[in-house]
Amino acid sequence: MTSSTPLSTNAHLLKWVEKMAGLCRPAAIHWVDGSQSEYDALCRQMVEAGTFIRLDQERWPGCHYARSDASDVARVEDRTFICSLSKAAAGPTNNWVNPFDMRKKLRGLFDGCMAGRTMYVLPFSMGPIGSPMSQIGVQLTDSPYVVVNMRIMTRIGLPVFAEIDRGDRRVVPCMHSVGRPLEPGQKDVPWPCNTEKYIVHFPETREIWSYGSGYGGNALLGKKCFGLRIASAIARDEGWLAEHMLILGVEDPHGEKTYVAAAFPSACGKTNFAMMVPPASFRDRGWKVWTVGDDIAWIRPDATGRLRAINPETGFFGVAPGTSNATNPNAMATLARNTIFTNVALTPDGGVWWEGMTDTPPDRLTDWQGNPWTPEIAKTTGVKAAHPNARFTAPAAQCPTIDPAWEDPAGVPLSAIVFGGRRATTMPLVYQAFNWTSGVYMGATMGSETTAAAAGAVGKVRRDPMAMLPFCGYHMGDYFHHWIGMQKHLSETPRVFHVNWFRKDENGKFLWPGFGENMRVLKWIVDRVRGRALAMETPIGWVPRYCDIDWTGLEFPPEAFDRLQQFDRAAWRAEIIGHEELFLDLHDRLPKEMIYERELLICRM
Ligand code: SAT
Ligand code: MN
Repeated sequence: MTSSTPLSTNAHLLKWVEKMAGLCRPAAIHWVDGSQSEYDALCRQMVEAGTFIRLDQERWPGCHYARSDASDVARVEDRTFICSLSKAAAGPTNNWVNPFDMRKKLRGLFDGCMAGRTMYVLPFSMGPIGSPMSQIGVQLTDSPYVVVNMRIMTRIGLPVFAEIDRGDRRVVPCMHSVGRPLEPGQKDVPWPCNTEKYIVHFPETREIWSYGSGYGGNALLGKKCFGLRIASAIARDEGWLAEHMLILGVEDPHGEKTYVAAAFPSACGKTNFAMMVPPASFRDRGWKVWTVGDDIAWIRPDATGRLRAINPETGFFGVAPGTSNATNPNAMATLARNTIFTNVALTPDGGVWWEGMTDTPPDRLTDWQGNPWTPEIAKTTGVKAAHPNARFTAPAAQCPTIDPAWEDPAGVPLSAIVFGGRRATTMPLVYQAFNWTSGVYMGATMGSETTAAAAGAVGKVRRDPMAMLPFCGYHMGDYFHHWIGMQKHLSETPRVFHVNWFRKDENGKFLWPGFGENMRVLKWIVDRVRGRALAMETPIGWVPRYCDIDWTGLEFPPEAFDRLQQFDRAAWRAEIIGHEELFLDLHDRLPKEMIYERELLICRM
């Protein structure tokens, strides 16, 4: 086994790397320094191996394209495990296996799993290096694709080794293998992976073991595995919150900024919302939306009891289909260079395309599985040019609306929390919770139609508390307790809202234009926070009247707004029964506040 020079002097780290190399038996070890030249070399190597295609550098400077194996295209929730010491600690919404059995299983899977490959020692910091709100991990991986993606998504390399060498920071060990060892002389495939997949978390010992997948949240372990599942368990112990939320700042005409965090399930428009372009009629008056993050927020009370939030990532792993200059020009500007595209379609002249990018597809596309694609072919085969969960990995710093404070080690002050899902019925465009506890109830009972971000059926309403159902590293009932308990540490609670951009009429047509027009809702939210907007009380919470929303520059008749906001008693009956189904599962650890809130809601109805 050959090795590059170790870039750390930390004895624990050196010993662990040696031990894991002994288990996985790679052909070589590469300590990742995080430099541009290293990144370029890895990209070149992947082009040679057929994993990457270098896009036309005139139009797509610094950009690469990858096509995954057709069996490795999304997170695998049924193969994701929380292996806490007791099953009860993981709760009924997580898959659990006894940690002793799981370790035995993993030792077998990882035994020799990196044969013929290079093991990369990849140090990363979630959050600005050195910030008290940050956390450090080291991922050992046999995937160069993971290394280059992680370089965009997190802070990696020498400065992180330096932080580890100071010796006072706990490091989360993250093991990752695509699970495809190579015999001597055996030719590799462009996207190595294994049909058997395990995405495993040990919350007590703070460890991650991922096997068999090279895609997204399964393999970029800083993201969902560390940033949410392990971080949520750390946050519970330490009194903060690790949430599946975007963070944005709204600048008003006075130049005052109000920061808002919003939780939506995967592929429900978090990236679009975080990079929203307000309508011209708002921009002209000085309204502007700034982007801090699009997926994860780590939130902590400061010394004065005010919540502050950081985005622990440095990149966007965004859903490509549907992204266009019309829907999200800021994302399009962000991904115009230095971006990795996975599972979109390829144009004959070395560009990329996906459904929704333009109205008419370019001629002679190659689809995400490498086959010729035209709209005519698609009519018979039903195959999309880009996989619905095709992604771009793009540097956050390239976003035209990136907030000047996005890397502030102290985070940004948080004034509002928004929950939302994809709901064709029942849920109004916007309403505000009465107080913190009813806000926690609102988040806890959130529902959404499932999307292509996870393997499985698409379009079924499932309860997805705080959009954390697949990402909470412990019992959901305890998680609700933790949320309610946060109030004790706060001098000022953020206001809590629920939005739904996806309500449809009886013909299946969206009632709300969405995108930039969401600014009208956001303005009401900001004005509520700042004590500038009125609202009307309803059984479910405070709602804006037609006259409370700023309609400048949009023809939107009051009747249409009424339909959008309509409170349908029968639908809410069914909704509350849906809450109850989740609560039944969690009953042994459900906070009494949740029962009281439900009772109050029923009484008000
Ligand atoms: O694949 S990821 O988990 O990173 C994306 C998502 O589901 O939000
Ligand atoms: Mn997400």
